[in-house]
Amino acid sequence: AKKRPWSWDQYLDEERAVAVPVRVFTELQARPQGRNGFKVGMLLEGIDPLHPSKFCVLSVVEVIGYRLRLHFDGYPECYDFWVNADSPDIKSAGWCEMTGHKLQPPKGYKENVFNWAKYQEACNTQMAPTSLFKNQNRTVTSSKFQVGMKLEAVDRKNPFLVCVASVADVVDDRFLVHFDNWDDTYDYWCDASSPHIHPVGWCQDHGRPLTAPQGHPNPECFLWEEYLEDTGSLAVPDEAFSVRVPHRFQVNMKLEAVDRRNPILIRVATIVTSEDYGLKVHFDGWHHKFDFWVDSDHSDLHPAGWCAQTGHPLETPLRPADVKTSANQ
Ligand code: MLY
Repeated sequence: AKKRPWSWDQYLDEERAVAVPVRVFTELQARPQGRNGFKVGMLLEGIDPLHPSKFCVLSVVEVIGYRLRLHFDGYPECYDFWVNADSPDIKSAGWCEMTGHKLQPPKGYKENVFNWAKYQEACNTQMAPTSLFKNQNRTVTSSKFQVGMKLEAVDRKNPFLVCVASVADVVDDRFLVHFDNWDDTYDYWCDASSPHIHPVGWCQDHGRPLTAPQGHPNPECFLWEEYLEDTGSLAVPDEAFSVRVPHRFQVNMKLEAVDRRNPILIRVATIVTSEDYGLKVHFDGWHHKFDFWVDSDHSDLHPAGWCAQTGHPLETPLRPADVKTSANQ
């Protein structure tokens, strides 16, 4: 007998489960804005996920549904990464120059010699047209977060630490959080509504330890007043912070989520634990060791039906017979 194609409705019925309602997702998670117009070979600029302070020359090497795989020109494929077509992390060629950002050229090119027009010609390919960058050139009210201002921020790689941090860059309504005297691998982009950032003095007010800048002569007795004076910097004003309301995802609700280990894949998934701003996600039919924590607004989470709507394959849950082997993979 021919197998019927997998369907969300039938699966939810069988599992007596519900899908996360679309309204619970952010705009970017829920609704693709138009079609994915990117084509393989197109050149662009974008943030290096491993070094969020760096904008690099990238090319599109794969397009699936509303997603694209980006490659660092001249570098090994192992650094490739996937983004949605409406990601704020990608910009059109020339954006860095226009906005006064340093552009990391392709491997083998010197920064001051790299020239987009010549490079495009040499590659015999096209730059991705500006019209494809949905989030570029939006008019945004200027941010109260300004480069150089100080704040207290959660180190997302060591989430029990709240640390002395600075605004290192500002683009539209987002800014780059940098930890003082650390390298940029801990940096992250967020906006004023992030639950991970706090004004100067927050730790003291909340009886929490504050991690001083690396190499601070007296980290146990870090004093903001002194530090601001010594570094000649200002604190981000209190009123700049406007933390968002907690999410409304609920445990046992189902969704579609990008596979962390193999990000070309999107799988059927379930919320297994929920905190104010974070979620633990489980891939249906897979071992719990693959469960992972993620911010509720992460762009790798989508409502049931997103794959079908955007023309992306969906990895359906393993059948019970497959589960034995999945634990060993
Ligand atoms: N010792 C740990 C923690 C580093 C914390 C860095 N933060 C404060 C930016 C490590 O080296 O990984």
